[in-house]
Amino acid sequence: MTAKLHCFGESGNAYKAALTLALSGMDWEPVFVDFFNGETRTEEFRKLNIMGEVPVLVDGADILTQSGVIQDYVSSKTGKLGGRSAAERRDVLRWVFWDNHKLSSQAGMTRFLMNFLPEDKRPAEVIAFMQGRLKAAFAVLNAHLESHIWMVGDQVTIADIACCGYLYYPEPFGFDRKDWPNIDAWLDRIAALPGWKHPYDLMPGNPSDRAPN
Ligand SMILES: N[C@@H](CCC(=O)N[C@@H](CS)C(=O)NCC(=O)O)C(=O)O
Repeated sequence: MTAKLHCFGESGNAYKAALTLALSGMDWEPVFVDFFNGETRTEEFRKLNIMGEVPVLVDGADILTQSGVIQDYVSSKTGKLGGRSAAERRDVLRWVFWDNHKLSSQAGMTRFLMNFLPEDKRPAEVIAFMQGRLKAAFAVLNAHLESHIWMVGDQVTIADIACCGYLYYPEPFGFDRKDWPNIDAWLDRIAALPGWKHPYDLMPGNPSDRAPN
């Protein structure tokens, strides 16, 4: 049965789940969630995920939420992208948790504030604070990738897919690939994997859908 990923293109958290599905070879299709018109706040959506967030993966009777949990589920089910040993698997989870807390949550919020809020509502001080925190996270990632081809072990895992979740988007949020050469080269390695797609090509929904005519 085809698994259904409830998602939208602008969501880097959903992208992590979508790219994991795409690279694992699992049979899946996206279901568009109209976040910008409030769908995640509706009662109907809360029945699917009480947290009111995408991504949500529905695979038969299984309903999974939280990108890291979905990644872990897909990796366990397909036997792919999870690391070669129990020790590697723990290290994979270590980086997924780090990403969810220190990288993607801040990147997602900063990008939202800078691009998707109306211009007169963008809080300059908050954005500057978030960018400082993000810069520290980019420095950690860049330093790790100085001596690692992949985040863990010698092959791509869900740790790579978690950490890159927001880094291919074109909207500005204080990340310029040129400033971080190890991250830059690693993003190219991920993008060269068979089955890789840009978030706006993998999931429905794109800022141009909301552009004034
Ligand atoms: N920790 C969650 C974060 C999910 C999340 O923040 N999703 C956002 C989109 S990127 C969302 O659906 N927000 C809905 C809302 O705030 O109403 C994960 O990794 O799945």
